[in-house]
Amino acid sequence: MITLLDYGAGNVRSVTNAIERLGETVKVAGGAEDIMAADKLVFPGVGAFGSMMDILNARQLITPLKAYLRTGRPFFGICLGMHALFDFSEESGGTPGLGIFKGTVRRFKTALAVPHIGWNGVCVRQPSPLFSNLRGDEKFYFVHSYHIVPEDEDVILTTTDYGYSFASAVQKGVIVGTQYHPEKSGAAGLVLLQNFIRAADKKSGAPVQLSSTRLAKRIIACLDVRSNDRGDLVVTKGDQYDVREAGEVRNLGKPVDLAARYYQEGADEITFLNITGFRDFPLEDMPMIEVLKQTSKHVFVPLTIGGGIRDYTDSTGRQYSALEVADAYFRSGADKISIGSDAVLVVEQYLSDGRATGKSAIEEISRVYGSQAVVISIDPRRVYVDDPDRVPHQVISTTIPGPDGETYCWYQCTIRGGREGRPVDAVTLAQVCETLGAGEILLNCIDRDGTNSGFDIELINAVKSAVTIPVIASSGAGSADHFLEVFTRTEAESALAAGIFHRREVPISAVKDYLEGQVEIRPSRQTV
Ligand code: 1PR
Repeated sequence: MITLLDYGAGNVRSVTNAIERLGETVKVAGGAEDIMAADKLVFPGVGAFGSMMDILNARQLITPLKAYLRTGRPFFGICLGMHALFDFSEESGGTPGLGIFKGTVRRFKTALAVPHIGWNGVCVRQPSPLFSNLRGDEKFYFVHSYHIVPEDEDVILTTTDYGYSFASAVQKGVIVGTQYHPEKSGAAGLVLLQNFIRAADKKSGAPVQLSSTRLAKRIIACLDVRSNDRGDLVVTKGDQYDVREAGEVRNLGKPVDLAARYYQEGADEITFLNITGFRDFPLEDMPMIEVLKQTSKHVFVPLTIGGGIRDYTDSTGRQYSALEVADAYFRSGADKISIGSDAVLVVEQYLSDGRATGKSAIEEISRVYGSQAVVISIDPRRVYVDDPDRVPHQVISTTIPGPDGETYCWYQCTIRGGREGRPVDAVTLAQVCETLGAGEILLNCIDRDGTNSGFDIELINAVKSAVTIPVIASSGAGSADHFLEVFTRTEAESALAAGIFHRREVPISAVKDYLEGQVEIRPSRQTV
C-alpha cells in the first residue's frame, strides 16, 4: 500500500492512476495519523510553494511529515513535493520548507521560455534503485518555473539542462524527489515509479550516462469534442472551424478511445477542446469530466482541457466561478486548462481599464494552480490591410498577399468558436495574457485549420517573439514535413495537429520518426 499525501490543491488523480496501474493500492492521507502509519509515502505537489506550506501548516501536517522523514521510511516527493524538502523557496519569500535537505528553490534565470515545460532528459549522477531497468537516456515530463539548488552536491541524483544545468532529482537514503512527473512520463515514468514501489534496495547504475540534455519539441494530438445531433459525445474536426458535412457534425471517433490510441502512438501530450463549451454549462456537461477521468486511467502523458472555462450562472441561478470549473477538471485528471473566449473578453477589459482586476479566470487559476496550468487558446483569423498605421493593432508585413494584393495583415481574435470577431489582435492578446499569469499559448489559426496546407509561420513568429512563455503552434499540419518546417522556421516549443492524426493520414510515430535526428524529440521508441 502506498500512502499519497493530498493537501487539496493538486492533481492526485494522475499519481493514483499510475500507482494503481502498477498493481498497487493507494491510500490518500488526510491527516497526521495516516502519515505516521504509512509504509511508503508519495507527495505530489502542484501549485505554489507558499500556499502548499500554508495548507500543510494549517492542517498540522508539518510535524508528522518531519517525523515520518526521520524514521527511515521511503518517501518520494514529486515536483513541489520535492521542493518542500528544502529550507525555503524564492517563490514565497520567507515561508520555510521542511528543511530535510539544505538549500533553496530558485526561479529559472534564463533567456529560454519559463515555465520549463516538456520532455527533457536527465544525467544520472549516482547509482540509484530508481533507475533500475531504465537506460538513462529516456526523457521525462517537466513543468516548473522554479528548481532546487541543494547545498550538498552529494544528494543530487540527476541533473538536467535548461539554459544551464540544474538539479532535477535528489536522493538521500530512502528519501527521493524528482522535478519531473513520473506519472506523466509515459512508459519510462511508470518504470521509475515501479522502482520506488517495489523498493529495489539495490542501487543500479543507468547504462547510459548523458553529459547534457535537451528539451524535446512536443507533438500534441488535439481532440475537438462536442455532442452530435443524436446527443453522442464525439471527436469532430472542422474545416476552418466548420465541423458540419452535409448538415451533420463530423464524427471521427470516441474521445477516450482516440486519446488511448494517440498515447500508444507516442503523443507527448493530449488536448481536449469542448468546442461548444461557450454555450454549455461545463459543470452540467458531465461527459467531459467523465472523459478526463476515463482517459487519465490509461494515458500517462499530460492532458489539457479547454472549453467553457469562465464564470457562469446556471439555470437555477447558482453562480460558479471559472476557478470552480477548473477545479473540477483538475480533480478529474487534467494537468492544464485552456481558456479561449473568456481570455479575449478579459484582455479587452484590461486594455480599456489599463489595469488588471486580479479577479479574472487567468489570474485566479494561475494563482492557485500555478501559471504552468493555464493555457490560452487563441482562435485568430487574418485581416488584410493596405496601411499598417490605419488600424490600432499589431500588424505584420506578410509574404502571402491578401485578395487585393495587400501586404500587411493583423490577426483578429475571435470568440465562440470563431463565430465572433473582436477588436483585439492575437499578439496583444498573448502579451496581456502572459502579464496576467498565463503559462502557455495554444495558437490556432482559423485560416489554416483543417486545410493541410501547413502552419502559419508568420503568425507563430509574430506571437512567439512577443512573449516569453511557451507557444504551441496549431492548425494546418498536413504532412510530417510541416512539423519540420514549424520547428526549424519558428521557435515554437510544440506543434499540435488534429485532422491528419484522426484520419490516419500520418501517424504520430511517423512524424517522430521523420523528425528524429533533425529536431530534438522524445523518440517513438521511448513511447511503447
Ligand atoms: O472559448 O474557452 O469555450 O473554448 C473553446 C475552445 O474550442 C477553444 O479553444 C477553441 O479553439 C475551440 N473551438 C471552438 N470551436 C471550434 C471549431 O473548430 N468549430 N476548435 C474549436 C478549435 C482548432 C484546433 C484544431 C487545430 C488543428 N480547433 O484546436 O485542433 O486547428 O487542426 P488541424 O490539424 O486539423 O488543422 P472557450
